[in-house]
Amino acid sequence: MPKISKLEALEILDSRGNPTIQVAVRLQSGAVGIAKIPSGASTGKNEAIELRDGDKKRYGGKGVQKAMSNVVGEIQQSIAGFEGDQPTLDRKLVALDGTPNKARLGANAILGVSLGFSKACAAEKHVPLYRHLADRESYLLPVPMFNVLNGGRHADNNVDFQEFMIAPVGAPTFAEGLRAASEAFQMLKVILNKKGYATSVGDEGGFAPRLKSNEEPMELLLDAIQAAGYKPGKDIAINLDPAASEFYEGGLYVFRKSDQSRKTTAELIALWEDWLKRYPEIYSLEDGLAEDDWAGWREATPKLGNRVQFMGDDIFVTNPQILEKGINQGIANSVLIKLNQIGTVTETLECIELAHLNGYTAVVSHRSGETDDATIADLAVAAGTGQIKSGSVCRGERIAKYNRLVEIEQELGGRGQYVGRKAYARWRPN
Ligand code: 2PG
Ligand code: MG
Repeated sequence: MPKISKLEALEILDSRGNPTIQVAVRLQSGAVGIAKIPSGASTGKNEAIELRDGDKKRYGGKGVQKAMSNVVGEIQQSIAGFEGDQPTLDRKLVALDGTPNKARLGANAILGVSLGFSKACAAEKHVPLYRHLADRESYLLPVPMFNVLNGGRHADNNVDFQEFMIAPVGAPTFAEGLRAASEAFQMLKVILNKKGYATSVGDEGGFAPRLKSNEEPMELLLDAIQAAGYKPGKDIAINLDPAASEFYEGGLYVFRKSDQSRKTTAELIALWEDWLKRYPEIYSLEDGLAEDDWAGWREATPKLGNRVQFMGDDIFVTNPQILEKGINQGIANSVLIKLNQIGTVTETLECIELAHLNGYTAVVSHRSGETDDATIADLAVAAGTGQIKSGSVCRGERIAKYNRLVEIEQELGGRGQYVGRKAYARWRPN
């Protein structure tokens, strides 16, 4: 069994230039695992707590020195000489924190130790992380969803919906999927340029031009996919994350950025039904309703769930208990998975397993604030989710994950299978 000898912590920067924590876990064997923790912007309110210093004189209060001292202080003391497996370590960390949302020691501190330990164990065994997490004969390479056009909180334009993504479902391999998406992305840039729109990119590497309506991004994506020589919906699907919690105000969905309309839950569901009819290229709809609108999700799931992957991010926050409640209430048919929403590797894997056991899909995801840590690529392969979301087809911290998947695909050879259209077979059988 791996034995921990030392924990180290550093305050590093994330892709937005904000501080975040890096944790190194050293084992007695000499193996080391280093984890760098990401950070969200449109966070769900039930997420595990990211501990920030609050000292306005440093990093505007965002410093992580308290989280660092929790790692090298209290956590180190309590797990000194720990010898055991991942679930045992993670249970110990959860118990040591003692709060339901990891607020005391910080989910960033705890995840650093949990993930660092995973990576150290993989290093000790001299195997890649995906193989350490799941040792199998064959693996699935996930369909990537690339966030190439932005609205909502992620852009200064007239689009209320946050993410418009492309997913190369028709490609034969992951690497060919990456190529198709890159070609469509470059074509989108040409089209935006021609229309006089800005082509600077936002936090996740997507374009965020001053578009005029919620539907304009859809039309632009359809044009770009076609212009790149691909068939929309067949070769490349369109996936949405409107992040509806962000525009849910006092029980209504307020389209503040586009036409100023205020929609009831029933009206928003009708809008999605209409979009799914008019845009059969849409395969996945994440956070189509707000995290507080459980009744809305209950009403929407039978109406939308047989036509689209209807995925919960803010509403489930990768929390197995909340997901279970959702499953019992017949809410959604898919869950977005973010390690730092829950704070340990074990609970993350449990959440994916719970989803799969109940016929829900699971999609491993980055955060809008990221680092060059590519762990989620290995996690998606190990857990066999068949889908990953890691931002656009540019920017180093997004590409780190996709490039890692190219490497994994090459390493696996015939033991790896790109999921492609099969990821969505339930909703799009042909
Ligand atoms: C989301 C994510 C990632 P954030 O809403 O799905 O794209 O954004 O990390 O800001 O929560
Ligand atoms: Mg989301």
